[in-house]
Amino acid sequence: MPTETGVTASLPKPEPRQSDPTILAREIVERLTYRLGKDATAAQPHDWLHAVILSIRDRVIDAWISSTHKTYEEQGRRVYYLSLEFLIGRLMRDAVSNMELLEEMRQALASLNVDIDIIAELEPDAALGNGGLGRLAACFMESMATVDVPAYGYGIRYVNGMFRQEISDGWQVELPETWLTHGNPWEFERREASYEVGFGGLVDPAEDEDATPHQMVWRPAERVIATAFDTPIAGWRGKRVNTLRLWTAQPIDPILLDRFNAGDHVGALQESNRAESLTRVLYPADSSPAGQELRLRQEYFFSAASLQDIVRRHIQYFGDIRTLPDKAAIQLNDTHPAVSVAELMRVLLDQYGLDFDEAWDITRRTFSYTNHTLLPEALESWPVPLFERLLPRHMQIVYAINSRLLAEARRAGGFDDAAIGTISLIDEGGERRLRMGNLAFAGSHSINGVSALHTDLMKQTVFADFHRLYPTRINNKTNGVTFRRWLMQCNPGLFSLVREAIGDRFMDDAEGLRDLDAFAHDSAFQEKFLAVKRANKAHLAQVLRERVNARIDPAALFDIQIKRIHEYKRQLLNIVEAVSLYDQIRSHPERDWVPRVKLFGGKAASSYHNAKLIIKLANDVARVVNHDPAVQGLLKVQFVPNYNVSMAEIMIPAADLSEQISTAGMEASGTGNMKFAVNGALTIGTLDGANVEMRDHVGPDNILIFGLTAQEVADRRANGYAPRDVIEASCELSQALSAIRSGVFSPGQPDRYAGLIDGIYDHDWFMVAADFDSYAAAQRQADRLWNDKAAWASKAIYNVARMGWFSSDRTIREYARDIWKVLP
Ligand code: T68
Repeated sequence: MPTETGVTASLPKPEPRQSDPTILAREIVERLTYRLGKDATAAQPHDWLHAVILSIRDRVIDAWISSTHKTYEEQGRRVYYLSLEFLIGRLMRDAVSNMELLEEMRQALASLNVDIDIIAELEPDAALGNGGLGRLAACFMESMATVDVPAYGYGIRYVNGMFRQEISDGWQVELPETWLTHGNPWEFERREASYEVGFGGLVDPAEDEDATPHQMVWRPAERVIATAFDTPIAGWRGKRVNTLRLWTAQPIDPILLDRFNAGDHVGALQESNRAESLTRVLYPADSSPAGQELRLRQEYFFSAASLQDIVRRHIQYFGDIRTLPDKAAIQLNDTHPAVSVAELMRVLLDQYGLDFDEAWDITRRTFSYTNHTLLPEALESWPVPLFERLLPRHMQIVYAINSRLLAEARRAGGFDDAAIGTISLIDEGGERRLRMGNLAFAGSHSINGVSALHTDLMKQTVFADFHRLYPTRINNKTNGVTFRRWLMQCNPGLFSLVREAIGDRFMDDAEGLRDLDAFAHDSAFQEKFLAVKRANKAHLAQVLRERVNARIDPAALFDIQIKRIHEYKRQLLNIVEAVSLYDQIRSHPERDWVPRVKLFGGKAASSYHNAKLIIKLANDVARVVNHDPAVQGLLKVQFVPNYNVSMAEIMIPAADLSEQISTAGMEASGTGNMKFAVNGALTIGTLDGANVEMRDHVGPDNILIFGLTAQEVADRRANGYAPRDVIEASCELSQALSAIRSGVFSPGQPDRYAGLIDGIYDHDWFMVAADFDSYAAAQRQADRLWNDKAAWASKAIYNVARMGWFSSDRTIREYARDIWKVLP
């Protein structure tokens, strides 16, 4: 980030730049010439993109420097958002739009014969995340800058982010994504911000005379250098610009010359390769812990580098480590950075010589933790021997924390051995494992869930005993999304229509969208609204035509499910319903069917067998359905390959129906659900995650809710659920399942889906059968509604009008007020 010492405050400030298109055009050509060394007549589209980014970046830097000065002068608390994932997507349009230069930039480029939309397409997605968790971190970065919270994001600069998905013969194929091929004009390498991070080795007692009994010296066997790359993140109207600091690993000795000279050319680079492999790839698993040593190394590497940076900055400004909690709020995005709790303790005990209780008090007042999942298989834990080998000093500290924690629980009373066992940082059942969720909980003053339902379930399930011990720590912060990206930029048609109707207030306060309520039954407005939707659908149809040679009719109902592929998200329920619908259309061609296009998109974790099979099934069903003349024009199924942020920006504005159909109790919040609704899609969904609060906001008449509640799911599971009986009682369901089971969609390998379907008959953990009839009924209700254009439009408009609360600005204000105590 720009200089932080404040010494430049007395230097002349740069002249505010003009936003005139001719001046912008001049700036772009200047960057092209002098920074890229290209002549305008010979410049390629990529060069123009680069030059545009450099010009907008220069303007962002002016605001960046003044934000840094402001933070310095205020001497207030700063927020540090630690996340192993930031799923940013493209940045150019975001920055240009937040600097309020979109129209001027379009004109400036047009005057140079360059089409802004064409070069915008060339920017690669920064896909440094898997899904919801990583995208939430990106929305939060933008909202923290918007609501003027002085914040730093800390993460890893993966060379290969989320893999690129290709579909070959219906199967997912994973290919490396190389987003850095053309360089990254947004980032600044900060050689001066480099820190050593150690692994392994030995621990000895400190030998100084004044050492405390807890003070140790860790002598790591292996060390790497963490170097920072900074990206400026501009808030809305360029008010504040914060820093996203991503770490890259480098060897201490890039080449071992003695080895090289001895002829061992490969060995000479060994250290270098080993260091660089640390930050090479993002683990592409969104809901099961990776479990490998490299992942733990990544977690410790970025935690240790970030904490050194935070502590260095604190000491530089304030001089006294004891005031850290007054000046720094560190948010742990899930348990991935939870080792930070032990690392800060190590710094306080071994480097600053604090006594244990004081160090623990400082640590707990500094950290807070966000939980994003209750799935037991997704809760991170590390085998004790692995953790101890990699981080021997941290293991000692964890044991010391644990003995105090368990003593506290025993003193509190009311905790039997079983309860003590669930609170313990060490899972003693079988192979001993360190539970990262428990470490994060114990080391934080605030633990939050991401929707009201999820937070309640957290209190009742995973953290029930912790909640009894510390009843004030768990709180809820329902997720939100940034409306700059997810309405204003991705849906310019709807954005201008809304502005025309209600003015500009909603641009600074999303709850102002509520004024649209008055237009929900205005037929002239409805018509314009439907015309915008229709244009967005035509655009998506054209993109799909170009990319996958699909022909879809923009007049049909666009029914979209896009998200990571997972059994709990129940893409399978959607596919089975499509098969059943296909069956019914063929049996009753005389009925008045609503033409429907069912679109699917999402990636499966490379090792998740059933998820990959579900992708194949979607493609198999699509092949059969789309080639059957009996349903031509009535049903189309399409799997959209390589779903990513940029594809979401095209698909969401084009959706009529948003599929949010997880088994109740399993989706912590969802954020795609919010993006669809604010873009005027109706939700078909279960009472899960944030869907519950969406129903409360948009009103029960404007959302299609079906299926079991979380409580009913838990009761059914507890009281012996018999899916086979349920299936046999539903004619549609048994027909659809047997069609898939018997190979109707996989004639070349008839038993391809036997295991998948037998799973539904035998246990059906995700309650596909239990919810099927109610889901199918909700789909037919959607059909009936679709036939009443005015009714559909009014409901869609109510969705746009009433989603303002789901802006991530609101979420961030709540974090700022309740957890970080940094209310601007
Ligand atoms: C998601 N979690 C939740 N995890 O599933 C979703 N996990 O309900 C919620 O809206 C969102 O978080 C934001 O709160 C994830 O996306 C991961 O991506 C993940 C990554 C690595 C390991 C485990």
